Amino acid sequence: MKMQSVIVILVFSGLLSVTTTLAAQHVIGGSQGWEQTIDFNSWSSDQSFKVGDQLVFKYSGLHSVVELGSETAYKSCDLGTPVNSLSSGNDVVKLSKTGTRYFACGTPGHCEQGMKITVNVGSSDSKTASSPDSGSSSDSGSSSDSGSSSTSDASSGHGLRASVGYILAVGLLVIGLASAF
Ligand SMILES: [Cu+2]
Repeated sequence: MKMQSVIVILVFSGLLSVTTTLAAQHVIGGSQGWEQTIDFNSWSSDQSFKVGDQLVFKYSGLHSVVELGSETAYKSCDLGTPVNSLSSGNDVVKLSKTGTRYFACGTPGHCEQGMKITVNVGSSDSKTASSPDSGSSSDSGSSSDSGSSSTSDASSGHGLRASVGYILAVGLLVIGLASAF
């Protein structure tokens, strides 16, 4: 029974971390990466960029990433006053707020050849429905007192029902696994 409580707690903390990592990673250019041959704005039109998502620029040493501060600089490939410069070849850029961001390659001539991309970041509409529900945690410890595996499904399940459905499903699955011990 103690083991069940521990597992239920583990499941809850695991679900909490899942809900905070729903953000997507967008590898710029898909499998080809950050390369000259790609029409990035055609690629990005199929993407949905949200606050909290990450961009990943993957490229060889021929290229780099320069973030530009304005549409004007972007259109004219003015790399003189960059907001940020990256060159690791596997650069992660976090999209922390809504708005448009402008990136270009820093290698001379590449931006003019079209190696640049605008990223329109929309607000995150992921359903963070699981409001912190009082009570659901309080009875998880006591409910498993009654002993053997036969009763634990109903009693523990009751506490879990206060949360959203998928937590219930995962919780019951884990309780089922725990009762197999
Ligand atoms: Cu380049």
